[in-house]
Amino acid sequence: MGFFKNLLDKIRRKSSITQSIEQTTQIFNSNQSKFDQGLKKASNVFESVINDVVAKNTKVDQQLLDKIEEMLLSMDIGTSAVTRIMTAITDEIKYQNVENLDLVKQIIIDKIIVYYIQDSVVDNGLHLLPNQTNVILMSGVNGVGKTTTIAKMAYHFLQSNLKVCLVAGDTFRAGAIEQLEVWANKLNVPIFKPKKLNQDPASVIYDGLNWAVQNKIDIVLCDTSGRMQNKVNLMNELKKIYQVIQKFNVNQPCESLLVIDATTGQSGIAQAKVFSEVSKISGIVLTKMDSTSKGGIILAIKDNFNIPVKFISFGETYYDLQPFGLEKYIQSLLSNFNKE
Ligand SMILES: Nc1nc2c(ncn2[C@@H]2O[C@H](COP(=O)(O)OP(=O)(O)OP(=O)(O)O)[C@@H](O)[C@H]2O)c(=O)[nH]1
Ligand SMILES: [Mg+2]
Repeated sequence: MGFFKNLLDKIRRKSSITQSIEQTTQIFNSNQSKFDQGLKKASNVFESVINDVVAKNTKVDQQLLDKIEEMLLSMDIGTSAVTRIMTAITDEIKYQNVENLDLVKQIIIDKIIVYYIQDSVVDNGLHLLPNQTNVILMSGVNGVGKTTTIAKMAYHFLQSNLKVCLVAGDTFRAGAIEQLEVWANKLNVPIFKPKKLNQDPASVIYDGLNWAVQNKIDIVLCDTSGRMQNKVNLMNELKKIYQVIQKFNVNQPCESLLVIDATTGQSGIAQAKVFSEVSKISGIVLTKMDSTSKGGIILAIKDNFNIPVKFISFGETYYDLQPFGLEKYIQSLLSNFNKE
């Protein structure tokens, strides 16, 4: 279908294929069918709300525009992005004097996509530095999927013959160290653990990094406790962890990844704001995308921060962690329209 081909061409032109993206794709196999399966709920809802809005109106008028706005807000896109997308939709409809409802559908989709890729260079690659032990720090609120994401990442690094170790920086929650240890045993990778519960996590991570360098580890994956963004002492603790890693090596962490549960919608955005104030967030891992019917959080993240979504997770197996690809994401989200 011409419309979709044009859309995909637009995305391809805007995406910058950098060295690091190629590196990530080599380590993490990017798979369209994982996106299709994982975004099934979101794409079904996306299709039905757009069709519904258009079907319930017989003409292109203000009432239709109001309904489109309501629909965008219901998709977790976020208010300021919705306002700007609505301006673009309204301008196009008025400028082109559009009366055909099918064309309205295409305009809605086109403006959403164009909004995402607006003058941006989408660099969602992992920035691993050569000839040194690379540190990846994971942070996020409770239960978002930090520890399981670490296990999934470790699996993929191992497939590329990289030497990996895990550092149990969650010294707070009972059972957290054991949980990471179960993964370490399954993956057969070393784990650096605190000597006692409640030990200062920054000191555990510092010791872990020393150990990793001595043992010529390529990638150190640091787990941290879940922390609510409004708990000042816990946020200060994360700041200290970040600073300790930088003190260890000024170029590290090579990645500081904030894990956000896609099902939490706009509260994920509030989290990102506070976390990026205490530790420079280099990328976002969006988990549990398989469990949400709202695909709009990607746009809300884009609208609020210039932090790339580097990984997206669609489930609990190793292969469910995928490097984020805008083209794959859009293709899956629009898969139902594409069949029309
Ligand atoms: N459906 C689905 N479940 C996921 C995904 N990622 C993680 N989970 C599940 O989410 C739950 C919490 O995962 P954890 O990795 O323990 O989360 P955490 O952020 O480390 O939690 P705390 O350490 O308690 O803060 C587990 O049951 C995971 O299996 C995903 O992409 N999809
Ligand atoms: Mg955990």
